[in-house]
Amino acid sequence: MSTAALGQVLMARLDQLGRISADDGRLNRQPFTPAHRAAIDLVRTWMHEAGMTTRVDPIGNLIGRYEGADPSAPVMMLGSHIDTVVDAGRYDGPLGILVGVAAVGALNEAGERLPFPVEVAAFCDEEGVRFSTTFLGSKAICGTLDPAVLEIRDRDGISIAQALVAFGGDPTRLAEAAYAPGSIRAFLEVHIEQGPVLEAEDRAVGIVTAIQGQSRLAVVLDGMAGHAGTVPMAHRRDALAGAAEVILFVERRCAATPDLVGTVGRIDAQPGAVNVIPGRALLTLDIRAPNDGLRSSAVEEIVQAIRRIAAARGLGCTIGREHDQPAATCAPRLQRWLAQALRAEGLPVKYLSSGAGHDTMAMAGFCPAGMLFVRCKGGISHNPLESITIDDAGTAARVVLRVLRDLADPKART
Ligand code: HGY
Ligand code: MN
Ligand code: MN
Repeated sequence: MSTAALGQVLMARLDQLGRISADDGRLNRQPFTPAHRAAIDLVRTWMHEAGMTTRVDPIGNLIGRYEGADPSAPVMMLGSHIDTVVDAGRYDGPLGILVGVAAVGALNEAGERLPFPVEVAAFCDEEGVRFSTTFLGSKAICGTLDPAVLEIRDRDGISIAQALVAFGGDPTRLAEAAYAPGSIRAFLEVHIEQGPVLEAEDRAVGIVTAIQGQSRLAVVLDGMAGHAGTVPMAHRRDALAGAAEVILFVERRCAATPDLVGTVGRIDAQPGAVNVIPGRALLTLDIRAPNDGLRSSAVEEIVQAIRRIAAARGLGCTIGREHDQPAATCAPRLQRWLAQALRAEGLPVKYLSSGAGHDTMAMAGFCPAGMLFVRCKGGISHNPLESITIDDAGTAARVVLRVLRDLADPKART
């Protein structure tokens, strides 16, 4: 199948999957929801067409398997996440899943059986939007998911465990989702770059060298709700005004340090009435850096500043540390395999690091893991304007197919 044909099928499927959402008019697909279930059902049909068997594990990962000549051989795993942010683009996550399905489909169409099984994982939750913890699916596969996270609740007070049971999963059988050490030969994730580098250098794809670490915190500031017309300014304990000072501190502190980024992505002012002084403000923090020391010292400084701002304003303050993921290095062997495949496909070899987090970070602690980035227009992501080209999608599938066939070659350097 030509690159363009591979790309056409891929893009049509990405469009179709991109229409499965909890909301009208925007893409919002959270874990353990009817939209998640509908997305699994759709991707499953494509996996079956590609000659794969499929299963959904106890944490809600969909896993397709293309049997190998030796079913007991360690698995070559492909894949990415099936969940999305709110008002998302349609490529962040699904591209990696469907490129994997397309590569296996090409093998199946050619009647090729590799010496090892190939699996494609559609991880249940990577964005961590619903439950503010991430990598639920990939961590379960690695056996590193802390059962305590199952008690984390969403904004409606539903815990992960409750959502999982309602979804048909089983929080008591997480251990069954875990793979045995050594049973995954390597994990390769194809993902849009979500940044401007490949486009600026006119490269369709690039090899990821490292993924920066990330910290997520939940801050609650408690002041005193009151009448917007009668409470003099000097007597107020306005939680939202305090949050505003925190947001500007985060922006200034991160802007002043190269490679450090900080984001307050969500804020809730309560009770949220036009004529009531906000008695409570809830805000989320996302702090990232390629260097873990740089990130953790920034987090500590920001935590101290939040406490200082709250004290000066007579606000109560609680800070929850929701997520901490160290920076990850992509396995040299994956980088080597990808470079060899790019050269064989007549493509320039380009290396770059990742500012965004990915399931590869969780997998990297369990097996050799790596990523292939695909150019995206303007580097735009986490936005419905996210876009890639048919050719680039096809090129990514071609490269993955080449890696799989290279690995099947007994002379392959593993
Ligand atoms: O937030 C991230 O970096 C990823 O998109 N989950
Ligand atoms: Mn992603
Ligand atoms: Mn994302």
